Amino acid sequence: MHVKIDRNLATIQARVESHIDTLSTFTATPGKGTTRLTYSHEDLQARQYLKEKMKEYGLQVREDGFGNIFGKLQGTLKDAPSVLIGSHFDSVPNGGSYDGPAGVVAGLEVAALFAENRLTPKYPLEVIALVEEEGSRFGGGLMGSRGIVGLLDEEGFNGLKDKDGIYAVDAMKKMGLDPSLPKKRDPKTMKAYLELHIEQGPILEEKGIPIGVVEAIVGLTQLEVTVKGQAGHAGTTPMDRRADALVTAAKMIAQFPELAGSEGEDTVVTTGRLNVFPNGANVIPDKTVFTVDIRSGKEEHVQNVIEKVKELAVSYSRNGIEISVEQLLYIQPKEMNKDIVSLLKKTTNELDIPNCSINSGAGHDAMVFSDFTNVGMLFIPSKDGLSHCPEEWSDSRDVANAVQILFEAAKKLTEA
Ligand code: HGY
Ligand code: MN
Ligand code: MN
Ligand code: MN
Repeated sequence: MHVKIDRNLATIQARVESHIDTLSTFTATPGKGTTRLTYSHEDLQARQYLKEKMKEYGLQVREDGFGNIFGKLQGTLKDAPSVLIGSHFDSVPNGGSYDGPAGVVAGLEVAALFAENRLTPKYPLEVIALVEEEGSRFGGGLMGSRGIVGLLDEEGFNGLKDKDGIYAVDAMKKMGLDPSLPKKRDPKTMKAYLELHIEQGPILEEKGIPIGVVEAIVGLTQLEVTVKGQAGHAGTTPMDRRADALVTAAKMIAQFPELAGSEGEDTVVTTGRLNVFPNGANVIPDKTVFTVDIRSGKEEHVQNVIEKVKELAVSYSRNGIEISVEQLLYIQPKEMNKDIVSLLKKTTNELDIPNCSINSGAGHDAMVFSDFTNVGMLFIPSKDGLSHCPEEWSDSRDVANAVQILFEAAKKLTEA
């Protein structure tokens, strides 16, 4: 049954708002932002909602062996590759309502416009909702998209577990997902991948421009550093007889801002997660595990920072301290597909929507797909440039603008 959708902007905007508001209620931290970890109860709620909407919009719904969701509008060409539109639907802890869902909702609403206009494309259209892009539960990130293109193989996936030691495979089964479903997808089944995402920075808002056409995405690396020392009594252990894993971690982390600064102004280094063991107020920590998130537009800067972190680890591994560095994720800077970039620019101009080119300081699933199919991204402004926090907000009107652009672009790419 096709839902009658009025194509005017206000109607699309109202439906976008309703999707985003509903999805934002699927959080483990109500009142303190969106916390929707992969394969959690909140994931299941969002998943059910998205699958329901996909069916309502006339799409054939399936999930793969990672729990990625696909809603397909068949084309007239047999076995033709699909044009995929979507993003991820997991979140960071206490994040916002738009990082990820804005792109999934845009894909849904493009499909709704195909339904309303009774368009049967030559090439299939697929709305996609990806899992574990943030890596908040299983570390690394971009898991769903890396799985689809085979960068995360079966063995790698089966080894993933969260900080409580729960394996991803077991968490999937517990919520009724089937990890034995097909995983890797042949790149020949993908004609293009389009993603709307919030900018997560201040540029578009400062310029007063509602649409950014993304040209490139920074390289993204995540390291996990483990510092091992010796637990001891906080009261009886003299200061010069300690192998304190937290003090050592703090000394390393305190040097990262300067380290980043020495690698050019667009190189950023962040420690967002630090776990202390045994985490007792009167116990000298014998282990700390912390992340190092490194980004730069230039590959060699990322490499230099990795090398310097490893050198720091070596220099502090003494007097009972042992430090190891593991690389959780490594994606080089990526350019968007030039033809898709010009299609998005041309389409946006034809719709008289002001736009500019922009590069992304955040990582996105689009960067994973960019080596396997033709990829393009649109950005919309983030209020005060904020993201990855409860204050994250974008205007549903901007999302509706992007829906119209993606709809026109998808019509061309699917030859509807
Ligand atoms: O961290 C990022 O850049 C993205 O939000 N996962
Ligand atoms: Mn995101
Ligand atoms: Mn994010
Ligand atoms: Mn992303």
